[in-house]
Amino acid sequence: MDAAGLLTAYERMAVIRRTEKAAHDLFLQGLVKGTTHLAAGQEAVAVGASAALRPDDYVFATYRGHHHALARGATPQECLAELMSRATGLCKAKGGSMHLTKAATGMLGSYAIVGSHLPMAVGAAWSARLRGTDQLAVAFFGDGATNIGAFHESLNLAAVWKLPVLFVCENNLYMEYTPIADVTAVPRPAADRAPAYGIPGEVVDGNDVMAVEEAVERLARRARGGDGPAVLEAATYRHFGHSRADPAAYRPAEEVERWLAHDPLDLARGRLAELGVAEATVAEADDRARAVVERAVEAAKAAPPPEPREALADVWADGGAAWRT
Ligand SMILES: Cc1ncc(C[n+]2csc(CCOP(=O)(O)OP(=O)(O)O)c2C)c(N)n1
Ligand SMILES: [Mg+2]
Repeated sequence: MDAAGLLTAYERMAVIRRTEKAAHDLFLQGLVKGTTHLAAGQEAVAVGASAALRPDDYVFATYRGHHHALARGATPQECLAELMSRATGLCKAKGGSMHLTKAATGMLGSYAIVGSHLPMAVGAAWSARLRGTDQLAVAFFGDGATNIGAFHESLNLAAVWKLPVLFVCENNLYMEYTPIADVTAVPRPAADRAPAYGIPGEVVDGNDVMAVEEAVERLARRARGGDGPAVLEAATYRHFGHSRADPAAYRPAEEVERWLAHDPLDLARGRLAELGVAEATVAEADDRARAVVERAVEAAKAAPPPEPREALADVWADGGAAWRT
């Protein structure tokens, strides 16, 4: 990633950070219903990976998926309108925070059942193989998913069939309120399991957007070339609690401080300075990010709710059996 690429990545991360903050504020204003799981602090995983992917690749995410939808082409306006149940929302108000999906750009969904989308990513990779394309499927998941059976079943089948799929674990140290280290037999919950399936397992600094891009690019090339799947464990940290209901009081203050000092945006800003990018240029990127998200908030607030007669539209393909043949 050169200086120009890093500046673009920085701006994308700034847009995500501001969108997450806006989601938080809109929730407190009573404009977002249900719950929401913010990914502030984990932006570099989504942005670094998407910088290494092709537009026709497939991405699957969890309920903590705003950053992946945004990195994969959804606009802040579409996402915030979806959170606010507006007709202009990404899924026309039928998905909400936990189900952001944009199939047109390969964002094949956010899934609330922990681990459930890993087999789907394997299926998407298998479909690419059957169709003779060299598309890649990427599943992003939390550390908690690594103790779910579907994680192990997915790694095994992907390895047996040497499928072009990457398993990217966002290890933010907690599954809800439980430290992952308290309930896992190995120190690296994702990477340490990969050798059991004969596939590479790597750990990367998930707050370093350049390091994530480099690792995903390399593992993607390998998978597209027919050498099969890999596991990438990205070490990262969420700035907010697990969900809106969680003040995250269980996290030691020293740990929070250490991770806040290792913020992905700060890291990128430091790298940009090292690469000779002027502070004013970075400030302009920040200004653009602020303007985009401010406009998105206003547009989402002004958008109408969905029409009741739309309730049953887009909820089922067409009921036909054409897909079987
Ligand atoms: C199969 C299943 N079990 C339990 C839950 C309840 N649950 C929701 S989020 C979560 C924690 C998952 O933690 P992790 O995978 O580390 O992801 P993170 O929230 O940290 O991004 C749990 C247990 C669920 N959604 N699905
Ligand atoms: Mg976690």
